[in-house]
Amino acid sequence: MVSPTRPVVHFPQTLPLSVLVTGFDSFGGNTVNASWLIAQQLHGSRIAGHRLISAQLPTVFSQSATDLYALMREHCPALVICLGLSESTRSISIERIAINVDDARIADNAGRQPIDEPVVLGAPAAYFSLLPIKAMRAAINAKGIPAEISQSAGTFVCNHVFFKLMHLLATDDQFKGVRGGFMHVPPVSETDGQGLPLAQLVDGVRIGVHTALTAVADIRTEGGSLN
Ligand code: PCA
Repeated sequence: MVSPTRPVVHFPQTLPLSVLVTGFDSFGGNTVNASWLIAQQLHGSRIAGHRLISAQLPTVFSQSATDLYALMREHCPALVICLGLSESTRSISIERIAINVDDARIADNAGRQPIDEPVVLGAPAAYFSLLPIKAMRAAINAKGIPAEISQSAGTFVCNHVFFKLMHLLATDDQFKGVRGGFMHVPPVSETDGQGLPLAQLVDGVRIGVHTALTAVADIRTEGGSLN
């Protein structure tokens, strides 16, 4: 007698929607990089039905973007927010624009110091962030956490990664409709009295991610920064 075979039921394999948040390792005189502390704390959490995946990028021109591209292809996130430390900012600085220039004041962690080089030869001079930057600023400020719009991410590794991210989103059909951008964060006050408490920065970035996922459109009711 042939035993009846159990019917095979196929469940559709729906991958959970994900958000990729990156931070950098230490560089220059910064032994603690707040961007990585924040990213680490967000890893595995859920925001607006999305699972957060955190990863560290090296503070190295070229390799940082190579790693980011590999992460993008692995996780196919619906949203990507790269974080970096700015020693001079005292608020969460939501970057508006990435420019096509590498011009390093100090060497990166691999000893490279490009001067006046394009990030991507032949690419546009700049890309705008695809994040709802003013809605994010408003939502973060509404919780009493300092946030601002920044008009320049500099010309070091952070701007390099930001530009390469925006270039990928603009040119690769695999990432059509994916939102992405960059935020600089201040040092944490636990290690630098001038900064903000880590818990507050984590909350601020969490609110920023939530707004980036849920805002239908950016708001245009508030002016830009004073600088
Ligand atoms: N900040 C640097 C690079 C790594 C980081 O966290 C920057 O602003 O370019």
